[in-house]
Amino acid sequence: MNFTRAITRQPSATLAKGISTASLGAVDVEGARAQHADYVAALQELGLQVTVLAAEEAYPDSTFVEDVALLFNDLAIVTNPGAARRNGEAGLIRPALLEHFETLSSIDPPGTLDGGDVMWVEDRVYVGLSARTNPAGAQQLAGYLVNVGLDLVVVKLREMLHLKTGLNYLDQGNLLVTGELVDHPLCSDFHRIIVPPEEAYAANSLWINGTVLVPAGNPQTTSMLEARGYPVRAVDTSEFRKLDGGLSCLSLRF
Ligand code: CIR
Repeated sequence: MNFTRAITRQPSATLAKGISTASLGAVDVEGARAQHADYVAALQELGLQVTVLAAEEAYPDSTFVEDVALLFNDLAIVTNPGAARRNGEAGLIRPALLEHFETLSSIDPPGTLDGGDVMWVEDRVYVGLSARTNPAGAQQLAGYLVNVGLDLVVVKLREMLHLKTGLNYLDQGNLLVTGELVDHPLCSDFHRIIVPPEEAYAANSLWINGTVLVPAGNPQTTSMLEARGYPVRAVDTSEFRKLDGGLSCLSLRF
C-alpha cells in the first residue's frame, strides 16, 4: 500500500525536556529542527504530501506524533499514550486528523496505548505490550480492528520501549528485526533482516513507497537492505535518538 500523506509536528523549544533513557547527551534543539526539516524533505521526495503542525511547547515529546494515533484506511483511532507526561498530546492531534477522517475512535482509560507499539502488516496488526501499552488498550484496539477485518496479534515486550523499536515491516514479506524479537515466533511468517546489536537503532527504519529511510550511520543495515533490492535514503535523527525516538515516531503516514 503506497502512502500519499503524512502528518508531522515541529520539535518544540522544550524538546530537550522530553522523556529519555538514552544517556546520549543534551539535545541540540536547533540541530533537531534541521534534522526534522530533512525528514520532512525525505517524505516529500518520496511523493508524500506532508502536514507540518506547529510545535507544542507544553509537550516536549509531541514531535513523536506516531504515538498519538493509529490510521488504518478509513479507521482513525486517537490513542491514550501510556506516559502520564504525554497523555495530553492525544487531544492535540484531533483537529489535524479531522481534516482527513470523518470520525475518530479512541483508546480510553483504563486502556493505554502508544502508536509505536503497533505494526500493521496487510490483514494483520501486531501490538506490543510494553511499559506504555497495556492489555486493556490492546483489547480496545482488537475491538475496532475486528470491524474492519483486521486480526490482532499481541507481542509481549521485556526490554524495548516500543514494538517498533525492534521490529519494522517493509514489504514483500521482509521484516527488520533486532534484539529480544529476533527469535520471536511471529518472525516465522517473514523473511527476517536481522539488524546487528551495534546498529539496533536502525531496526526502526521506515518503508515509504518502495524506498527505505534508514537512520544515518548504519552501514550494515544499509547494505542488507540494498542487497534485497531496496533503494535507501539516509536520514540523520541523532538528536531524536537522544530521546529514544526514531524514524517511524516522527510521522503518521496514510
Ligand atoms: C517517549 O519516551 O515517549 C519519547 N521520548 C520517545 C517516543 C518514541 N516514539 C516511538 O518510538 N514511536
